[in-house]
Amino acid sequence: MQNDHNRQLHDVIRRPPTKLTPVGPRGGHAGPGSPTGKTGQRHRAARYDASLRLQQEEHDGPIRRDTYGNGVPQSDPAQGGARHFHGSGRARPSGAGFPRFADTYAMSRPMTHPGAALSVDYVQASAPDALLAADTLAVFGFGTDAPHCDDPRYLRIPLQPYGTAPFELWRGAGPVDHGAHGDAQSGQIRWSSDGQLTFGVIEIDEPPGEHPDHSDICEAAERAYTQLVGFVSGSRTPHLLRVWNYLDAITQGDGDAERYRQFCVGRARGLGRFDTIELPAATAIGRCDGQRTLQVYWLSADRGGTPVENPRQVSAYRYPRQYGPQSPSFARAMLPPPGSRMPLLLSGTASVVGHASLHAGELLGQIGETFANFDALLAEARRHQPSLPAGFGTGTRLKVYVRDAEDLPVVAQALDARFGNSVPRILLHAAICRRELAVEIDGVHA
Ligand code: 3EB
Repeated sequence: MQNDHNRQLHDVIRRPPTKLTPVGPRGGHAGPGSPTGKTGQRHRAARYDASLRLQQEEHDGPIRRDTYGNGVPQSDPAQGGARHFHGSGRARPSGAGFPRFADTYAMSRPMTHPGAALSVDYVQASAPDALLAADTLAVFGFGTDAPHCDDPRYLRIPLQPYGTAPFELWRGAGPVDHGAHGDAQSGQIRWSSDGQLTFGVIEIDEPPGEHPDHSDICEAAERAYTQLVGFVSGSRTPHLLRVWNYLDAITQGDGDAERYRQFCVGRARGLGRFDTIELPAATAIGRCDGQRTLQVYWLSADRGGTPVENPRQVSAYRYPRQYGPQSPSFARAMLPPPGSRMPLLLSGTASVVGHASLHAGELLGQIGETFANFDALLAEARRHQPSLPAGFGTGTRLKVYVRDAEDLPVVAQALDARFGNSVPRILLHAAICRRELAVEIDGVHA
């Protein structure tokens, strides 16, 4: 076993020197935890040091492995060099027996302090306002007809739902604070937090660019993630658990100029260089509305979760070069921080085995393979948390993204046959980041 197996840095491809200019003013923000400017400054300094170091390094290509048995990557806190989202100033130890900064923090709180809690539900309502209770972290409205609402906790996602369009409702452990941070030019973040969990969202209009159609998704992604990391790492909830990315025309452009691949480059640049164990679970999905606005929303926590990889799949951050110049920055799933009342957070999952897409042109084959992937992922997660149900059921919530609108009724029927009414789900018309993939599913599971 190679030495680097225990510690994997998520490599960022080299960036031109001109990109080192900080993007806009970013003082201390009034977000959750109201970090001082000082804290933010330290994180930014680290970011640019890392970028400068990368200038001198060749991108040494994908890490090749002869199997795709990806365990949870282990982190050795004795080795430095990576950046981290959390404020402890060292890598988050993943092995049992390590005194975790987060645990120390938890012990210093009053015994009555409740741990993090999150419920995710799909609910019918006439307007989002009806769902904005004191403990509401976020409300999502789907489709181009979704109502508008100025509350920072409400987000419109212009993916067209199939059938009735419920709202997605996230509730936390208690009353939330919410607000907006930053200016429109560098990208405004809207957020809400109950102290243990923070919801945040940033929407960035793509600037003019060359590839592939005069709209620069790479730059938009870098800006979004630069803002995201600055905000999250300076907050009291510095552990990024889960991120959703919605971008228009995701497979437009050829080869490395394809928009998804360019998004991956910008995302990694914005994230900077850090240990793969810090990667959140994620979804990256294509919008079909022609609006060149990148939407990124996330969930972060006061304590770190445990990333879970899928034994049937190569970790996305180790995908070989053929899928683009920058491997995608995400974990297959995230187990919530220990002691919290939260579901397992499932990344976007499709008919990918190893790193290859299977069943091109076969919708039902792709659906079956996707659920085989989930079965393996749940089994892996249950090694850490045996109380987790082995199969999807009433504690599961799924979002099902379907590329071709005419496939929607077929997918709906396949899910009816598989689950009946036992698994709440929303079907959305949305493009998948590989052209041959017809369906992708994400969700939460408890
Ligand atoms: C895959 O398995 C499908 O780039 O954030 C799924 C989830 C996918 C997240 C991302 C991409 C992402 O590679 C694609």
